[in-house]
Amino acid sequence: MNKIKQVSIVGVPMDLGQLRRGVDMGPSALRYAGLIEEIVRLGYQVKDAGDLVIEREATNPSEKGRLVNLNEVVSVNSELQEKVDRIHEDGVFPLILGGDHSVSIGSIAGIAKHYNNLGVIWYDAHPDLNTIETSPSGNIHGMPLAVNLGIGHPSLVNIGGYAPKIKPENLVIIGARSIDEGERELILEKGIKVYTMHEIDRLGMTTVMEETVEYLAEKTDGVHLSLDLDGVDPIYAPGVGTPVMGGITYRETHLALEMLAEANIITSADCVEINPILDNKNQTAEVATALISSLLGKKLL
Ligand code: B3U
Ligand code: MN
Ligand code: MN
Repeated sequence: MNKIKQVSIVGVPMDLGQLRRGVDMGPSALRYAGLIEEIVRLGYQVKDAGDLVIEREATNPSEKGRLVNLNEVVSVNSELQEKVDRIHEDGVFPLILGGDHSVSIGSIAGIAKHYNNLGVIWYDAHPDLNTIETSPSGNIHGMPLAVNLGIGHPSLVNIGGYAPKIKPENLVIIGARSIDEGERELILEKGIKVYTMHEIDRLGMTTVMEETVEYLAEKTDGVHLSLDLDGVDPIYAPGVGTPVMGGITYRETHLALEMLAEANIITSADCVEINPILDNKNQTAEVATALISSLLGKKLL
C-alpha cells in the first residue's frame, strides 16, 4: 500500500445526497463490524478521526427544488475536503466512511490537489454521472462523478477552490448496470472507460482488473478507490438504498480488491451507501469490512 502504513478514518454520517434515511448510520455500522480493529490487525497504525457533524434543516428536503439539499451537501463536503487534505499532507492514507455517495465530492476534492493525474476507480452499480439537467431524482448522490469531472452546479464543482478534480481518461467505472440516458451520453462523449456487468461477465474479473491496473498505472500518480456497496450484488450486500440485481459477486469483489492491493496503486479510498436500516443484521457493513481488508493487503494464506 504505497509504503504508507498509517490510515486515518473519517466518518461522514450524511444522508442528504438522497432522500432515504439510514445511510447516515454507515460509519457506525462499519465500526460496529470491527473495521478499525481489522485494519490494526493488518499492521497499520490507525487514527480514527471520528465523524463530521452534519447539520440538517427540519424542512422536507424534497421541497427545496431540483438539487436536493444543495447547501448542506456543499457545506459538509467543504469541511470533508479540508479534513482529507490535511490527512494527505501528513502522508497518511485517507479512508472515508459514508454516508451516501455525495461524500466522494469532498473526499476527492481533498485528495486530487495532491496529484497531477489522480486516477479514480468507481466501483458502483451506477456511474453517478448525472447533472441537474439529466438527473431523474435531483439527488446529489447520483452526481458526484460528474462533479469531480467539473460538470455540474458551480458550488459543488468548485469545492476546494479548484476544478476539475479528475480527467475523464484517468477514470475507470466498474460494475455499472443502471445507467441513465444522460449518463450514457456523457460516457460516450468523454470516452470514459466503463466495465459494465456485460464486460465483467464476458472478460471475467481477473482480466477486468489487469486491464484497469494497466490503464491507470501508466498515466496516473495516485489512484482513489470509491467503493459503493451497491456495486456488489444485493444478495451479498442488501443494506443499500438503491439495490440493482445482477451485480458483482462477493468473491469477484475480493479478487478485484486483492489485485489492487497487489498492484500497490491505491492511495486513498471511500466506502459508501451502506444503509443499516435496510440491512440484514449488519451483513453489508461486515462484507465491506472484509472487502476493505483485502484492499489493505489481507491475504488468505
Ligand atoms: N441514477 C439514479 C439512481 C442512483 C444513483 N446513485 C444511486 N442511485 N445510488 C439517480 O438518481 O441519479
Ligand atoms: Mn454511487
Ligand atoms: Mn450506486
